[in-house]
Amino acid sequence: MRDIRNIVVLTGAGVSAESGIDTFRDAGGLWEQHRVEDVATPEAFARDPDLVHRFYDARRAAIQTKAPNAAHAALARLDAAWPGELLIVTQNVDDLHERAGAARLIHMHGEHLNAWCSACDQRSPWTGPLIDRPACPACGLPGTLRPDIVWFGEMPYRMDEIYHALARADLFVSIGTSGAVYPAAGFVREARAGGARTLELNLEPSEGGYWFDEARHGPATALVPQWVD
Ligand code: BJW
Repeated sequence: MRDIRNIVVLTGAGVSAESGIDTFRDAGGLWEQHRVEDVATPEAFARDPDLVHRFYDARRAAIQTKAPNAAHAALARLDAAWPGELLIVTQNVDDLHERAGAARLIHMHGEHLNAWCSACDQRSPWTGPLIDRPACPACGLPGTLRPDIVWFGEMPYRMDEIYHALARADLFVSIGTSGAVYPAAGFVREARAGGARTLELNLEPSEGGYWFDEARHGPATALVPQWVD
């Protein structure tokens, strides 16, 4: 790590798996017999908002019963101690990184514990259900709130900041993600193009595993503390 100053860490569902949160593709990608790709879209929400609200209300309730694990804790230690630039970009919509203490963090696919108003464009902290069409705390209109989640076909958040950090990175580390969903799956190539070394920490080789300079395979709660400490 001697020549390394700027680090970008990308995390996916595998980081939260050992906290008891199901990953997407390991669970067969199914929920109530629907493919996740058919629920997590703006078209699905327009077609059947109750179905989409039920899906997210259940998951919003579930994550509040989970706790960060040793991988989240190790990344928070790295964030606190690393003197150079560091950015943790998570695809996860749970709040386990921040509950572990990470601060330099971007939720590129949104957050379960936010609701977004399609009328006034404000985001509000949200822990309860949305299916009963509550009023937006910001503008007061009923039935305008949706989960603050980036669905397929929508633009992930804060991409300019992410690409800027990738271009400056000396080290890019991808943890617990299958590499199946873009644009995150392309970050390793962006980082390489900018001259970064690249490391994958995952239970198994990911779809784009061959793009990494080095790969270590095993559970995140073992691999991440090993790498950080
Ligand atoms: C462990 C472990 C342990 C398990 N320890 N590891 C055709 C080609 C290319 C692209 C497209 C295409 N058609 C459409 C697209 C674009 C589309 C896309 O990528 N689709 C693919 C399915 C092909 N992408 C989009 O639409 C995105 N927007 C977009 O592209 O806008 C245009 C744009 C262009 C250019 C620049 C910028 C923008 C939006 C994507 C939104 C993704 N949203 C979801 C759903 C959120 C809702 C919800 O939570 O309900 O986000 S999809 C789902 O997948 C979720 C995740 O964040 C994301 C990634 O999944 P992740 O985290 O990798 O989980 P898994 O389950 O796949 O993998 C877990 C891994 O962990 C596995 O490898 C395990 O082995 C491992 N593991 N236990 C360590 N203990």
